[in-house]
Amino acid sequence: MKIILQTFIFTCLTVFLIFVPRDSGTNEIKISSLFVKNKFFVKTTVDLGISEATGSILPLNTGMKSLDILNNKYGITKIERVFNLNNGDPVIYNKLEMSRIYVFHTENFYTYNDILSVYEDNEFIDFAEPVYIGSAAGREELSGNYFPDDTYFKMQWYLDNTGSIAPSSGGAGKSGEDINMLKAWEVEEGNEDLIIAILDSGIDDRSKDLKGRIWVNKKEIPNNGIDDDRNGYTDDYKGWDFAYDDNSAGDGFGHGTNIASVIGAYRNNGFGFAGINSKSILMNCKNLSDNNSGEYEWWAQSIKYAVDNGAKIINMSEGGDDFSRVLKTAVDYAVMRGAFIAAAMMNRGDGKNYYPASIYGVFAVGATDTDGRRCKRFTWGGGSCYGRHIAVVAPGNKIYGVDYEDPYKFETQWSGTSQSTAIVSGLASLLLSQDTTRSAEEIKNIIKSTARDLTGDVKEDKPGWDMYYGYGRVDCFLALTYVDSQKRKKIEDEYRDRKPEIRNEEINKRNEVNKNEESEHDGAKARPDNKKKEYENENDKPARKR
Ligand SMILES: [Ca+2]
Ligand SMILES: [Ca+2]
Ligand SMILES: [Ca+2]
Ligand SMILES: [Ca+2]
Repeated sequence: MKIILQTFIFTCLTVFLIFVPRDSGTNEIKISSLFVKNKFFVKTTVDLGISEATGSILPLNTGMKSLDILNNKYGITKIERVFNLNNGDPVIYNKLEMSRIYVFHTENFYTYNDILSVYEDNEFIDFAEPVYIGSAAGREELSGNYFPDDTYFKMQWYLDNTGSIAPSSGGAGKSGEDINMLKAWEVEEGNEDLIIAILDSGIDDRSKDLKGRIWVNKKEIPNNGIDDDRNGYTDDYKGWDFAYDDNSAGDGFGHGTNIASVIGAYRNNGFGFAGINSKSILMNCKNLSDNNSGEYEWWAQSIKYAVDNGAKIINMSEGGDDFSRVLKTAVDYAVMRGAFIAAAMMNRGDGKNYYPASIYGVFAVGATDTDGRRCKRFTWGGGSCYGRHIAVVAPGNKIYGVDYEDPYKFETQWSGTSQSTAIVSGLASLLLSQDTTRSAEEIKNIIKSTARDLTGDVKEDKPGWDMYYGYGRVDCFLALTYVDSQKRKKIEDEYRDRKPEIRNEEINKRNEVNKNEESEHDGAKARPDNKKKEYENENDKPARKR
C-alpha cells in the first residue's frame, strides 16, 4: 500500500520549468521556477459546500455554476481544503479566511495562461496560484578525512571557534568568530516544556543524541486508526509526514536530522555532538520529500499544524523562489498566534527574495564562515544570499551533526543558511526557555540588538544593519544576558580571570573525550556487522522511504 502511495506521490511530484520572457505582460504573474503541474491553489470568495456523502468537495457541484463549468472544462478531479480548523484558533482562522483556500487537482498539464488566469477571472475566485516547490537550504559534504580524529565537540567550531578550521573561500579560520556558546550555557540550557517544530526532511532519532527528544503527541493513541485528539491527523503520535501524508516522518534525505541535532542534540551525554538546547522538545514535521523537494501545500499545512499542536519556535531551513499568498496566510496565522519563525536566506549567493524568508514576520538568517565573514562559498559552492529582509547571520559552513543513515557516523557535515537558521532557532528557544512570557517580537529584538556588528568584510559589513549581515552575527551569551548586565559581567570576569586555565582544562577535557569517543567509534568500525545488526533488529527503527 505504501509503495503504491509513494509511486503515486512521485508521479504527482513531476515538475517542470517555465521561462517567462521579460516584459511579457503587466498583469502576468512571473512563473520562473518549480511548481506542481497537476494541482493549484485557489481562494474562493465564499466557502465551497462539502458533500455530506463523501466528506469532500465535488468539483462539478460546487454550488457555483460558472465555477462548475470551469472545473468541467479543465478536468478538475478533486478539491481539498488546504487549512482545516482542526484544533486551531477559530478567530484567526476566520480573520485570515483560511477556510476558503483550496487545492484543485487536475489530471491535465497546465500553464499559468491556460488555467490560472481563467480561474482568477472567475467571479467566485479571489486568487489562483501555482503550488510552488522549494527545497532545503543546506547541502551535505562528507569530508571523511578532515576531522575524524578530532573530538566531535571540537568539530563544532560554531559553538567555540579556535580558528583551526579554514573557511571555504580560502584564508584562515578566526578564533572567537562563533556564537559565544560556552558562556551562554552558563545562563540557560533550555526548558523541558518548550516545543520547537522542525519543518524539514524528517528526523531520524535512533542516535543517542536525539532519542527521547522528539515530541510525542500524548493525546493521540498510536496506530489505532483513530484521530484521537481530533486535530485532523490520524495517529500523529510523533509528528506528521506532510510530504507522504502519513504518520511516519523518518528522514529520507539527511537534512532534517542534521538540523535537529544542531538545535537539540543532547549535550554532556558523552556522545556525539552538543546541541544548542539539549532540553526542549523537537516536533517532527516532515515537509520535504526524500529528494529535497517541498510543495508549498505541505509547507503551509505544516506551519499551521506546528502552531496548533503547541510549537512556539518554528524552524524552516528551506525556501522556494516564489511568493505565495497561501504560504503567507500560514505564516500570518503563526505570527498572529505568537510563534517565532526562522527561515533560511538560501544559498545561491544572490540578492533575490526567497520564501518564506522574505515573508513579513519571518526572521531571515544568512550564513557566516569560520573566519566570521559572510559565506561567499560553502564547501560545495553557492553562497549566503542577501537582501533587505535579512535579520541576522550565524555560522553555516561545515556544520557537523547526526547522520541519518548511521547513528555511529560522525563525519557528516552540512553547509548552508539552513544550518545558520537552526542555530538561530536554537538561540530563540533558549531565550523563550529563560522567560516563557517573551513574545516573538521581543525575542527578535533581543537577538538583533545583541548581534555582533562589524565582524565581516568591511566592504559589506557596514556599521549597523546591512543587507549582507543584517544586524550582525548572533551572540548567544549577549542575548541571554540582555536583561541582566550583572550576570553578564560576573560570567565575563570569571572567564577572563580564569581564561587560560579554563581554556587549557577545556582543551584537555575535549582531548580526553575525543580519545574515548575515538575508541568507541573505532570499536563500532571494528565490528560493523554487530552494529549493523543492532539497528536492523531495532523495532522502532523509522521506516526508510527512498
Ligand atoms: Ca491526531
Ligand atoms: Ca490514534
Ligand atoms: Ca551529545
Ligand atoms: Ca553591519
